[in-house]
Amino acid sequence: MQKKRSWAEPYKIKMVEPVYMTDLNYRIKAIEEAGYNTFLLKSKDVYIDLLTDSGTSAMSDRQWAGMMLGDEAYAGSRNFYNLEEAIQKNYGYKYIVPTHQGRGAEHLISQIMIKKGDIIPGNMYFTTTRLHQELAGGTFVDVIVPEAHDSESTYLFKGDIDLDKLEKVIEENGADKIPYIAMATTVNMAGGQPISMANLKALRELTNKYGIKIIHDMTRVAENAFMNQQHEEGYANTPIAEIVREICDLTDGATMSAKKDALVNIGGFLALNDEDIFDQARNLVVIYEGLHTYGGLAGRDMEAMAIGIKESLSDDHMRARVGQVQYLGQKLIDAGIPIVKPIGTHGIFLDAKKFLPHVPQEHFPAQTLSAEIYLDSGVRTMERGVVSAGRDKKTGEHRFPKLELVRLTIPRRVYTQAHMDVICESVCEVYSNRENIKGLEMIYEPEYLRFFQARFKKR
Ligand code: P70
Repeated sequence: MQKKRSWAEPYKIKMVEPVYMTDLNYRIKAIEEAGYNTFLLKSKDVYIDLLTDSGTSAMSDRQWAGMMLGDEAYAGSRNFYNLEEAIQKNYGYKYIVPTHQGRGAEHLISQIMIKKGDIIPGNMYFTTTRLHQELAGGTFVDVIVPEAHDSESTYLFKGDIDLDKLEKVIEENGADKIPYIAMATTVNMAGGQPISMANLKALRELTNKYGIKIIHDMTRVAENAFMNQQHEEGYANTPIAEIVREICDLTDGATMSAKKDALVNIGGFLALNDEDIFDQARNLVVIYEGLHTYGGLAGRDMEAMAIGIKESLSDDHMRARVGQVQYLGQKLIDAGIPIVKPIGTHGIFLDAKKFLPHVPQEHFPAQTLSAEIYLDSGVRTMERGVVSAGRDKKTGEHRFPKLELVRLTIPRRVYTQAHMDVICESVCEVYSNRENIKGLEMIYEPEYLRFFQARFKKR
């Protein structure tokens, strides 16, 4: 029998950027000055940066070459038309409005489609998405399957929607109170978990029955398609590009942060099939982002995005991208570290409640753990727990999510397998000292998206 062969990156490295290791005393000072919030660290003080996979990927030589072809005309840049064509061809949406990044598109769609008192059901909240829905007067209702809230459940498609729960929400509120279903491919806050094609098809049927639209957060759609290909019956021999197209065809429009899947450092768009909504978006974008043929981007950014979209749909690229994440995840599992299972596609999520069971959730265990990992090795991670969840809109109390996680997010095409080994060693070191770790106290809390700028001190 032939042995299983290893995968490797489908590229070689042409340019490098030095990173520097600091010593413990330096890091003690740096994290204290940052108020124990990794968002407030300076990048020069970070050794391996796993804060996010957003805008941190390495562009290809083709993308850099595309940057040199930037047409920086104020109106009608040829790069806009290249981007429009790439989106129409690869994702199938008819109309596009470029935005500076994902939340720009979320802002537009929320302002256009949501009225005061509306309900927006979705497969788990995302921070910026929910805030834009709330600012437009809506209320987000989580209808993800219950497995998604359980870090131990090995259900393969934790991004699935609980269709019975959704139907109940529709019946109770009335379809006219629901402007759309917010459906994300992969679900970031659940640990980068995919939705199955079977569930999405059933969702389409249900929403058709009630005449409700599906707006797709397609930020990591190619990663979702990779998981469909690997694990869903009937998709093993379907190219990722085809699965992506099938997903998009089941929806009515999309918001995209191109800083993830699409391999660019900045950019996003709103894509639509409905001409009337598109008309409104094309008009609104000029207030907040820029003219509808650049939406806050330079021509060169749109060119890099058009090329990145095509690259993101390559099966070889995705096998290496998700393969690297799975390599790190398996190493951590083998070392007995509590992480969200199954391993997701864009990062590893440590279960901070299990990692630090002696730190109560009101002492911010994930925030604490993220700071401790930085202290140990200079590896920067991100809190995805009670700090990220924020406060309840009505009561003003902390929202205590079931998942209290630290995300080790892997940028695309940036780090090597040796980096993954070093990261694993650091997490293991912190795990072996976990009993000595105490929680944090919040000493500064901004009103919106507090996780970005909140400050803490040691208890
Ligand atoms: C991350 C980034 C961005 C994002 C996303 C999904 C599923 C929309 C957006 C917004 C950046 C981030 C954003 C908020 C809090 C922490 C980090 N996710 N939908 O690191 O897109 O950032 O381009 O406006 O993941 O996960 P954009």
